[in-house]
Amino acid sequence: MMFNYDSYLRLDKFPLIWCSGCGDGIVLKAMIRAIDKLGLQKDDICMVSGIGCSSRLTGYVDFNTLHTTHGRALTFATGIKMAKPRLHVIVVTGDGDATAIGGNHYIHAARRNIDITVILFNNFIYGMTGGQVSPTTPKGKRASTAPFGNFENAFNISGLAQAAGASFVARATVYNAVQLEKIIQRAIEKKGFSLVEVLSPCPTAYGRRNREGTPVDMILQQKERNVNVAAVEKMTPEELEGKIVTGVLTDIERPECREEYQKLIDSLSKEGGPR
Ligand SMILES: Cc1ncc(C[n+]2csc(CCOP(=O)(O)OP(=O)(O)O)c2C)c(N)n1
Ligand code: SF4
Repeated sequence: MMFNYDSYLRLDKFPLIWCSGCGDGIVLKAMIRAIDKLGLQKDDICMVSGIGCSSRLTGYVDFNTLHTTHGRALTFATGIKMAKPRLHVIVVTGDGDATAIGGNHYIHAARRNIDITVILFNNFIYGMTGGQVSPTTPKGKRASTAPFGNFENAFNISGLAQAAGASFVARATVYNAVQLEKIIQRAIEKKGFSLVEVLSPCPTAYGRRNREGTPVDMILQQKERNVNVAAVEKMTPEELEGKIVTGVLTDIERPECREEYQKLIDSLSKEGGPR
């Protein structure tokens, strides 16, 4: 039977702003299926986004949602989690939103290991504003602000979250939507900061300028370049060149921020308050 997405959507907000061929719709659907499989009530979820094509998602889903300011989704999300720890707080964000203007919040949310799930749509570009370079634009690729090719090094944003202390870090592509759905499910279940970096093609602002072909070509390129993390150990750096490593990269136990805060509150209450 076909999955019915309608009960999770604000259909009165349709049509979507996304271009035809944009990867973001595949992520939206995988995310809804993951939430449905987990059996979560809509009111148990608070979804927070910044600004960007990907961040527009919060307008279309029928959860508690906040569409905030560019780069600040994680600050709003942190406040929500601290005040309402029972909520599953899910941040939907772009590579520009999370790792350029919001880069500082990104590393500190991971460092705190606060129980927030981040679904980061990496399309290697600022999509909404016409294709400026972002911190993930690969070296040599063209952007509206790099018409002769980007000369800067790109961030490995999964690696950044791992290094900063996230409990759970995974990478997926829209090509493998089944893997993506399973990873989102695990990320939501995981206590602590969990990142799902999903490569979501932007055929309009990135693909055209870089002659990547049709949206289907861009998705097939993900298939060709895909290597599961389980296979990485047996591969040489040369063999890994240009590949996209997908799967769960980190899944560890670390003290979670809101729980540590609660312990402090409880201990101070027992002692009769701060002295
Ligand atoms: C403070 C502020 N600076 C800049 C902008 C303009 N702006 C809107 S979206 C965006 C970039 C979006 O890129 P990304 O987060 O990667 O999302 P995408 O659109 O690619 O999904 C920028 C720079 C803004 N809205 N607010
Ligand atoms: S500009 Fe790119 S990221 Fe934005 S909706 Fe169009 S294809 Fe998607």
